Amino acid sequence: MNLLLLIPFLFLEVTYLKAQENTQQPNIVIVYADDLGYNDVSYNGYPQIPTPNIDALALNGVILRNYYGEWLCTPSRGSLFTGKYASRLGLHHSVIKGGEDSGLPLEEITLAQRLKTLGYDTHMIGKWHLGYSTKERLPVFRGFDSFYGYLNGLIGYYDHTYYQKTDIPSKPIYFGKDLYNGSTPVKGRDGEYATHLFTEQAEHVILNHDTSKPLFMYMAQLAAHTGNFYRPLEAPPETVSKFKYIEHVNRRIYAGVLSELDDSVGAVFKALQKKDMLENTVFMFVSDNGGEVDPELGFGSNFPLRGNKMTLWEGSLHLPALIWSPLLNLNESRICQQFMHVTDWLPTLYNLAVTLVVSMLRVSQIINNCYSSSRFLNQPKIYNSKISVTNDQRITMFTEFLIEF
Ligand SMILES: *[C@@H]1O[C@H](CO)[C@@H](O)[C@H](O)[C@H]1NC(C)=O
Ligand SMILES: *[C@@H]1O[C@H](CO)[C@@H](O)[C@H](O)[C@H]1NC(C)=O
Ligand SMILES: [Ca+2]
Repeated sequence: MNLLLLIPFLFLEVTYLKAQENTQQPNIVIVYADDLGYNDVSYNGYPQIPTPNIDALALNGVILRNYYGEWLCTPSRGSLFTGKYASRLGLHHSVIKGGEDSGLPLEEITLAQRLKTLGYDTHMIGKWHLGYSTKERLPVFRGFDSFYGYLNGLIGYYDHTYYQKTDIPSKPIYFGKDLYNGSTPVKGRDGEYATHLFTEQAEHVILNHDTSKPLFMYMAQLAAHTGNFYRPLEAPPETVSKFKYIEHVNRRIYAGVLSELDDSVGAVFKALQKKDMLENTVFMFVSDNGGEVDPELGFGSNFPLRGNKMTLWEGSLHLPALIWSPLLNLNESRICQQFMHVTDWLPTLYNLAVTLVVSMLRVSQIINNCYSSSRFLNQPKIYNSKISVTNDQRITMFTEFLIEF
């Protein structure tokens, strides 16, 4: 080997390490909502079900106005974790059903694995839905230090069971408890509201975090997905009773589900604050696919977008998403109009995590061009518009989004 060529490389290596010493990688927190429609967050204009915590993050962060996910849970999560289109993972056609021997291909390196390699502590809470037929498919073998949640597409909000009809004559119904700590079933928590359980676990993860290391926390909520068909939507009665003004009982319960989700976002935020981690945190709130608006099954809203989840219409794919971080150093609210797809998170967050200079520079890049896939580089740059911060103004601004139930 040529020694002369080697020297510059060694020199670069030393500078690299020095730079790294001065760098604090940001904590990365993703709250991934399930089946949350475009109009299910009140910052998008519809005030019937207020989501004040989510709105506060949106109004003090960057609203990703043209964010697209996938049509269903499994493909959306596959893309989130790999940065690849679901069709390249064999996960595009549907969701993984109970007991199915499939999942995110084991040769894929997940976002959690990548962040782990970069020194992150990685924790997952809530819904996996990327396969569990062998232990290697479980979250704790796919890059997460800990996992507290469920493996199928849904659980009952209080009984934590998964129910599914099958076409296997010997086993027409696939039914059972689906709540795990790592790979161990959780016992003794029956009757506790799932959103509360997950919030408690998120607080536990944050408050016990060793802050000498950066944290990656992926919190995939059950809300606002339906539970088992025999009791699709459930929320604590005292929460539902806040929405007496909503006439339709199922829509009223749905309001309770959303309100609990919003409270959970607030609680996670407070835990980060209590642990003094906020200043160096990038917080994302994102939906996986559009709302369930079939009146038999769900009571979300994708208005003014057409279609239900599980379709290829905008209502299924065009989703609420936001980034909040003090590292953005924003002095006003931003709406990013640039297209962003769920596959863009992996390169964006990876980039954020490897940054050598103060990470703010890299985060600014997100808002300057909503980095990242090269196919978007020629798109128009971010459109910064100041959005009204008072509720009245906001509602006036978006009256065209109003819909009556
Ligand atoms: C999960 O298991 C770990 C390791 O056994 C234990 O330390 C932790 O307390 C458990 N968490 C919950 C919420 O049960
Ligand atoms: C925010 O900062 C930008 C760039 O420095 C400046 O042009 C703008 O006027 C500021 N806005 C407010 C509300 O202070
Ligand atoms: Ca979903």
